[in-house]
This record gives sequence, structure tokens and C-alpha cells, in this order.
Amino acid sequence: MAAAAAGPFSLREVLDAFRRCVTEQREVLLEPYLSGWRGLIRFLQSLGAVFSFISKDAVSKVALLEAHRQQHRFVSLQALVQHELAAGPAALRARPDSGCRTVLRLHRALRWLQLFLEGLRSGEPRTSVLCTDAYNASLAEHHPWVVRKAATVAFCALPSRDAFLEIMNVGSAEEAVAMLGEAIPYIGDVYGITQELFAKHKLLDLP
Ligand code: 1PW
Repeated sequence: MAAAAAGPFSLREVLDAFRRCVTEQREVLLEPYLSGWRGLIRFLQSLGAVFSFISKDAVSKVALLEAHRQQHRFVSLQALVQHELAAGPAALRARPDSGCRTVLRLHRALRWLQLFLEGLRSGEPRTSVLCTDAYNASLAEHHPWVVRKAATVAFCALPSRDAFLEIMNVGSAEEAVAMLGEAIPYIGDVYGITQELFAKHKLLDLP
């Protein structure tokens, strides 16, 4: 499943990556987490130029985390958090390039994705409405006005629900919806574990 990278893009790879993320000990593995994000970025890029400012930010955050992962050989998100917390919470808060604050941004975006995919599955045909609702319920509160504005404009350029299900490239619309139903809980699980970890260490408001 992970070896499929050379083939045509399919959202299935993304969802398989998130499925591989959570271990029996409820740790979030960084390698599949970042693979999942790389797939999502390819997907965002396939949506056209209006999404490039969104994907650019995700590209640089994934690159930063990949560098941290390789440098320190972190296997899990828990290991990264523990390592960075060892310097003390004040030092961590002062770092603009910490893994923790970077993961936190992707983590909030993952909630957006989860809500958006749930909306797609629900059958609402207006993807721009779905995407805006998902955004307002998740990321929007963390973004300044100008980013909110630009994001909302980009959402208007989203393809229709049918086209969206097709770009996912997982078969018929029914098959795509079935796959969403199977995959969304895995994304929710990764989100939930990360949320709990960050809450426990009081990291949910890292600047
Ligand atoms: C079709 C649905 C796809 C959902 C994929 C989610 C991608 C999320 C990227 C949102 C980025 C919006 C523009 C960037 C804003 C940054 O300022 C912001 N980044 C995020 C991920 O929220 C905050 O990062 P910063 O400036 O504190 O480093």
C-alpha cells in the first residue's frame, strides 16, 4: 500500500497512511503521518492554483517536521513532544520552528479535513459550503482576517461533489463514499490522540 506512490494519485493512499499511524500503544507514528500529509498536499495541488497558498504552507510545515524526524530519529509524535518539552515549556514557547508548534498547525488542519470529508460523505452537493462550514468550525478561529478571507475565496473554486469524488480516484461515487466512511474514523483517531497529548502538556495554544 505504501509502495503505490509511483502510480496515479489516489486518496486511498492518504487514508491508508493515516490508518497506519496509530500503534497498539496509541502512539502516532511520524513517518505515516507525514506520508499522509504529502498525499494530501498532492491532492490540494491537483485542485488548482487557488489552492497553492494553502498547499505551500503545508509543504513547508511537512518539510520542517521531516527534517526534525530525520535529525532526531523520532519514531512517534509522543517522542517528539517529550524531546522538545525536556528543554522546558518556556524555551519551547519561544521557538518559532519547534516541531510541536508546527504539528499543532497541521493538527488543526486535520480537523478541517475530517469535518470536510464527513460533509462530503453526508451528500451535501455544495462543496464550497461544506468546506467553509468545516473551516469555520476548526481552523478559522486560529487565522487572521486576511487568511480567512483568502481561504474563503479559494473554497468557491472547489469542484462539485461528483467531480471531487472522481478526483479522489477510488472508483465509483458509491465506492468513494464507502471508502470515506471507512477512513474517517482513522483520521478522527489520529486527531483525538494528538489533541489529548497536546492538552495534557498544555501545548494547544503554542504561538
Ligand atoms: C479540501 C480540503 C483540504 C484540507 C487540507 C488542509 C490544508 C491546511 C492548510 C491551511 C493553510 C491556510 C493558509 C496558511 C496559514 C498559516 O498562517 C497557518 N497554517 C495553518 C496550517 O493553519 C498558521 O501557520 P503559522 O503562520 O502559525 O506558521
